[in-house]
Amino acid sequence: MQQRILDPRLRERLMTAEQAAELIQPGMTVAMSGFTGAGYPKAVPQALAARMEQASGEGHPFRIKVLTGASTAPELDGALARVEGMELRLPYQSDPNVRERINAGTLNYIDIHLSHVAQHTWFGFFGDIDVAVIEVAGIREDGRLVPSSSVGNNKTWLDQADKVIIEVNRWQPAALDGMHDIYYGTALPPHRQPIPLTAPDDRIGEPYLKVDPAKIIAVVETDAPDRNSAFSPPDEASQQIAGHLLDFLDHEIKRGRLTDKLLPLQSGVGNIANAVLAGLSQGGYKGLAAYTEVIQDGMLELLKNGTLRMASATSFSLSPAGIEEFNANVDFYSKRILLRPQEISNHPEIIRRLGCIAMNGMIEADIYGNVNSTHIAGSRIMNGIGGSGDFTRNGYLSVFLSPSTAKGGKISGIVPMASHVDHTEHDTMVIVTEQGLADLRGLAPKQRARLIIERCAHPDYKPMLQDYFDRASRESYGKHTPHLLDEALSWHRRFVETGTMRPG
Ligand code: 0RQ
Repeated sequence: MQQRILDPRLRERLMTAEQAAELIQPGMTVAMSGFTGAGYPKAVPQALAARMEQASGEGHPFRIKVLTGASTAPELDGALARVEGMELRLPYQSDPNVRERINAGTLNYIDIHLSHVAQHTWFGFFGDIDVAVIEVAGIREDGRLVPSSSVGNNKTWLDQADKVIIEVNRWQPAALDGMHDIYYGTALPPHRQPIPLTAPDDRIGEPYLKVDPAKIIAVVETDAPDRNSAFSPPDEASQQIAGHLLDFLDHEIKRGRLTDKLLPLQSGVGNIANAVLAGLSQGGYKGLAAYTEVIQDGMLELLKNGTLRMASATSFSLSPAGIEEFNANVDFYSKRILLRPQEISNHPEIIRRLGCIAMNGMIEADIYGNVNSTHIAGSRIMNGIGGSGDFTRNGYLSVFLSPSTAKGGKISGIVPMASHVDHTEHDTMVIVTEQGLADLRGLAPKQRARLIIERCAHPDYKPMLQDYFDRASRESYGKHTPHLLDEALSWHRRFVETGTMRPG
């Protein structure tokens, strides 16, 4: 471990996670590393949770405000939520314990675009950051930090926090050294300059994170894996969804709107995204680029077989088999992967310039193309908007992919009116379900509704949607975006009351 902490000044600040956790006080705002289960601190949050449990057992509730890059893991979000240790959490989360508390109304959650987090911190919108807890892969002789498997908001946390606790995780591959590109050229308005990134593989920064060593109050050693789970092979619906999208991309190439190199791909995480990536590989595409948030196992395969020539992201979220593959072929992968701060991986200016193809999941879409990515029945949070808004609003193409029904057919993914809107009809270009694909570009609202119902709705719900649209077209107050106001959310009300959107 000594080889991972080369700065003698910081070696002197080595302590246990329990000692480091003592430095965090109730009410503090604590910014932590971590993005989609990669690069989050693994020891200090658990020691802190134990302290919180003890304090609340003695009648002194101990809660803090927690800011991260995106979702973390049971050792951080899970541990703090189980002891009711958070009064505020932002941004994206996906932990069942956190979700339960948010939906019970006992934990405040601010769900914001991932590209906004760093700049809102710089603007002072979240107040002062008292402590940053950051996982790194190593500390160099001069005190600069070798980032770990995610960069997220770490540059901002290290700059903005009053005090810093570092976790040095020996488990992280030493080969991560050199794969990061940390851009220090951002500024506050009106002093901003163009970000000089014109291709996904451009390097515009430096490989290491900088921090004032005087701010570091503790260094903790760990040897613990990221939350990495293996992927299940794509199911039938995912393969059908991927098939429709791949046919559409072929069609766009034939029409001359894309070349066979496509444009930089952004892909959400999960089963459908994996099926799409696998499909690209089978479809004979070569030399593509990814400008995205998360690199998962599927992308290593695409790099290896030449489908992708490179991938830029902010997080490296691999399964145990993926880590093994990476370590065995480090020279190959480290030349083809770049990890950047999330304010750059998700920057609207860059996404618009590069012309990304944004592909994300959704909870539901309405007949006009408004998309809900976050809320069940308009009120229960699932995860959060994550980076989907950054890419959807600014991409060359914005695509939403989802099965046409959820919960064994009890819920329709296409509804008369979205019960919560994360992506408006103005931003959604393509909707894909296993039933088919609706290309909404250049269409007015009623044209979009006809297409979405015809192509994307499940046969069990299609007649109901058609009936709603027909009656709304006759009876609506306005005929531009026809709606029946008393009925628009009745499908969701029926689901909440009876457990299904199907009429009794
Ligand atoms: O719940 O597991 O309890 O059955 O939602 O749904 O179909 O497995 O799809 O994993 O892609 O998740 C929108 C949540 C979709 C995700 C969302 C239930 C369904 C299941 C998951 P169960 P699926 P996915 C990159 C970009 C926002 C962030 C984003 C998401 C569970 O894609 O969080 O895009 N997106 N980030 O049963 C009730 C419905 C439902 C429903 C699905 N209509 N009603 N439940 N479910 N539709 C990553 C980052 O930004 C970090």
